[in-house]
Amino acid sequence: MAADDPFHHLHDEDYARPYLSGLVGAETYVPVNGRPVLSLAGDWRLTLDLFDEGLRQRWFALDETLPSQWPQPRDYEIEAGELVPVPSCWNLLKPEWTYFEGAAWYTRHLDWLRGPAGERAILNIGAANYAAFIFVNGRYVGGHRGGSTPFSLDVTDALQDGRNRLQVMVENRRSPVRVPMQHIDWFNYGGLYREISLMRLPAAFIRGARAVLLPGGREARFAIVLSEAVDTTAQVDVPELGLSLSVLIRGGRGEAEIPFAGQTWSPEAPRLYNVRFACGADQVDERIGFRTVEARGTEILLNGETLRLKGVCVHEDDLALGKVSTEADVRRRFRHVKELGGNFLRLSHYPHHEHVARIADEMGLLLWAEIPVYWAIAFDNPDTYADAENQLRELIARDVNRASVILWGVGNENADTDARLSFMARLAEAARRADPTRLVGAACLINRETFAIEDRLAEHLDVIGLNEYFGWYEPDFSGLDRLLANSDPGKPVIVSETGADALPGHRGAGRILFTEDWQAEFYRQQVRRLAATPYVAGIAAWLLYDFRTERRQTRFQKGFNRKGLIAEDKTTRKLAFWALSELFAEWRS
Ligand code: GCB
Repeated sequence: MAADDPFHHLHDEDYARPYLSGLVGAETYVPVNGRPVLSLAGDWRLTLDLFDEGLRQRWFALDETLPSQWPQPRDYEIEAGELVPVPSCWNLLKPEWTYFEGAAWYTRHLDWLRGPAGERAILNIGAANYAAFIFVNGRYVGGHRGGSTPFSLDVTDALQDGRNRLQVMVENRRSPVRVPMQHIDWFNYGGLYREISLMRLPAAFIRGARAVLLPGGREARFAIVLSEAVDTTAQVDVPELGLSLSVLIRGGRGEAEIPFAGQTWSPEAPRLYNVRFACGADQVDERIGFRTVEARGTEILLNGETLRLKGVCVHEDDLALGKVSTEADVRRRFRHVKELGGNFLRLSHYPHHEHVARIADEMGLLLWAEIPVYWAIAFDNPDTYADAENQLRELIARDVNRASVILWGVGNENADTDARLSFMARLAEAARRADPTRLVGAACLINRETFAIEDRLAEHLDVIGLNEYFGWYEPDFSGLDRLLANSDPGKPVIVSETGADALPGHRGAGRILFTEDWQAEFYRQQVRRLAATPYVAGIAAWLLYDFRTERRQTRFQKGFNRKGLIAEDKTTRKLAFWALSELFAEWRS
């Protein structure tokens, strides 16, 4: 059957192949970092496409004539789509879209004037869950996979003077070979749910600019990578330090180390400096805190001093907005952690919005940032590995200048198999290569044969994360006593999760599941034990707010995981909130 046969697509199950070859990743990512952009937020047309007709029938190539002028019937019409806001999660826009998992086509138009020769037009997408294929004026310009990290596409040649059509196909099917795979304990929101924008850059632009305080805290390093392998000079200015530095760029790269005479950044004194990186006509403006972080023995040190991490895990979830995290929402999250007496958040289980770490820098909170290598990933699949490593490198490229981020998490509760060990050991190495200045950790499981903190991956980590639920999934705390006494991890341990469900208002004495009383008592029992254990450097309670998850369907849960210290309205504090705040206050820092 010839490809120009109108029914050709009915028999072509290889329809996605042409688009999979154009995936972009960490190599082509360009952080926006204070540069001027044309925001593409606002109303877009959205058409759901459960059967992938858009790729099969090449919807992107259709012209925009009116139906009365069509020579042949069609199955797609841009104007027939719903007008929806971007960013948003489609699941929350219409009741009948709540559980939609599939492809959907976003379309909008924009006016553009091409710049001088050599100027690049870069399209930035903050996140699209899970895969995205992008079309400009009917032409495929590239795609991306990974639902929580940003990516960039050079669309210079596809844009024209005047009116342009931009289409993004987003697809959020769960699958055993994706990262995460299909079995997760959170809601699978779909859509273009973070910012999307266009920026103009010169041909040789700054692709990466980093500033870091070196171990020992006496010198700072400034490093620049350009988009082209040119020889030139860049300029770094930190006015509040009286610093104006020329950096020699050779083959597109350059760095300089200089004595650091400023104030270090810490949660107690989150001092940030304006840092400007400039090269030719391009310039990046950053607010950067300078601090060191290291693991020594069983301790974590910030600026050389012992750190106790008192904190909570949090999902990116909102009753009305889903995975869209507004700045107000992030600030409220952090105010709640401070109210608890905490200094730390684990951003579970995927990269959160870019402004989370920026606001943490400003408000003085420490962060564990991770990728969704969650539960039973296809550890023996090389393509799944490539996807996971790319997500990790995109996360690091985006957040590398954030003082608040102290640890990259490479996985959560993955069974200790050979395939998993080699997959995650490689990821840990990739994290170190991309960023040797932070700690690498993973949330591990307990060895249930020996009842000890024993995971073969530990050798590859700086910090061992431990998820344990003694007193909730296990009826009492005896296993925890055994485990803590049995273990000699030789590295700092962060209890990366512990918690119990409670339905607000449900009360009862003793171990009655789903009561506020037992959730509070659970934390008393847990934290008393953990705080007395010398190698426990931190605790992240599971978790700050109740969140949507279709796995949970009892009368208490009704589609929510209720382990929040605060209900899903982000207002109603449970008894455990007050209990944990007392326990954190008693635990010496
Ligand atoms: C875990 C998972 C987390 C779940 C939590 C729970 O161990 O890491 O994603 O939501 O337990 O509530 O059971």
